[in-house]
Amino acid sequence: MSGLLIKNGTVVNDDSMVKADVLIQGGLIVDVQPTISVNDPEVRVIDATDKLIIPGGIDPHTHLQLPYRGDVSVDDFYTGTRAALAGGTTMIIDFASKPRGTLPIDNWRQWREWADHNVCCDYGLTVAITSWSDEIAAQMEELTKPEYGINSFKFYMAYTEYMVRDEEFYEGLKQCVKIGALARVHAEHGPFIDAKQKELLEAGVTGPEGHPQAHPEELEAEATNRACTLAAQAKCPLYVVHVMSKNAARAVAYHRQKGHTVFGEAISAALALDGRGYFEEDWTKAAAMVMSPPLSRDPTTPKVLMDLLACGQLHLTGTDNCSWTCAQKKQGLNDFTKIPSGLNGLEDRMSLIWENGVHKGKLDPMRFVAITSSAAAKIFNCYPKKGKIARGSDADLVIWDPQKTRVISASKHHHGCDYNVFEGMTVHGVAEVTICKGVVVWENGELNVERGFGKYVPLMPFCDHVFGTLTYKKKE
Ligand SMILES: *[C@@H]1O[C@H](CO)[C@@H](O)[C@H](O)[C@H]1NC(C)=O
Ligand SMILES: CC(=O)N[C@H]1CO[C@H](CO)[C@@H](O)[C@@H]1O
Repeated sequence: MSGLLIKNGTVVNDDSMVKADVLIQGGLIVDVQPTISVNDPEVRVIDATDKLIIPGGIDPHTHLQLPYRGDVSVDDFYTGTRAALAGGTTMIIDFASKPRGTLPIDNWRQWREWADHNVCCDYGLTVAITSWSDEIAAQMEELTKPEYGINSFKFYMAYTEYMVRDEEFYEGLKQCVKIGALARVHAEHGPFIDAKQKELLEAGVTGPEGHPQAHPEELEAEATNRACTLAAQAKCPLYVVHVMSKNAARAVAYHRQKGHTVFGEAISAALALDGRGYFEEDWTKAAAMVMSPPLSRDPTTPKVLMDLLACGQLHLTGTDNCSWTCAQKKQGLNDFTKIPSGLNGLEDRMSLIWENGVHKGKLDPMRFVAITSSAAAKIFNCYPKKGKIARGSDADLVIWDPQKTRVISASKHHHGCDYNVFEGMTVHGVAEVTICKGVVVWENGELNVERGFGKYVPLMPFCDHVFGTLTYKKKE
């Protein structure tokens, strides 16, 4: 039987690092042992001396091919997942999100249609709830059945056409607990942002510097605290997406310490960049960084967010995005509120976190694996199928060179966009070989994978990593 044998590397899981060989057959890891010998010419042997063998990254937060205000983000399910594989990420969780007035099951079906024939790695979905009714509540329940495979829903507290009001959010949270789904929230103060944008435009502020001014950090912290408080009232586990500022992170930690199940996600951009870029003279550079909530203008924030990931007050990392070409960004040339929101990260996340986390001495390689892969697999209930190197797990793994460096550049990346916000950064930690579902898909700087190679991963509700405290709590 054909297969792969990776020899002489160090296998890193979130709880151990051991020198071991890994045998892969039929898309699965079939053995992990100190020494494995196979006498079969059909099995290809790969040398991993001085390299780490890590579980493929899982990015729990992408918006590929997102239709937004009449345009579509430029990385689709094909280019986006190719870029992911080139950077060592082998699974994504994308958001099926459409504006108010649409139905969750229709949106789920639409995303499956877009993704299934195009994804190059496995993917799961979170469905966004952008309005509230009995019909929507019933559809949420339906979506948690195995044939749909949804175990999380996202709520926006900002963006006029996506946001739910607090009382709708509260109803949604109560429904999530009932059906065993994790609630995910974009925590910002929507009505304030709308008012502030108007105010800034009237005062003649039209450039990208208006963006962070319309989204003050304190309001992200306020909304994060409010979201956690409402979730605690509803006794619903909560996942805060893209925690961008120190005080938002403190709100997550505060509620966690009070005993509520709250997860905080940091995104790669917030760990590598700060918001001083919005004040760049070069419009294109400044506009490229527009995303919400914005990057923090405090230059110490990226380090602090990494420290919080290291000590467990934040839990995992994603990218959130959603890349646009420079031409698409130009829609907002005379009005910053029209700059499409979002930036790249899928290809560079793993290296950026190695560089700023492990290379800087803040994370050990096991914690790196936890925050780039295993924690996501646990929270979304696909562990140890994903996020672990062990017998029986999917053969999604990366031969990682911890010493090698590369320079990030749009001229070399595999994204669909013509701009890279991390342009020129040198990062330690490079995905030498990416193996997805038992197949070598990235090697020697080349991708070799077919459109549609990835599969949809149904995610089941009532995950113990999310609902365990509620399930076993003594009933009052
Ligand atoms: C693994 O290491 C052993 C001992 O150092 C060596 O003999 C062998 O050739 C190496 N295997 C590969 C595939 O490089
Ligand atoms: C942090 C970030 O970049 N968020 C953006 C990701 O893309 C979506 C869709 O454009 C935006 O809504 C987010 O603001």
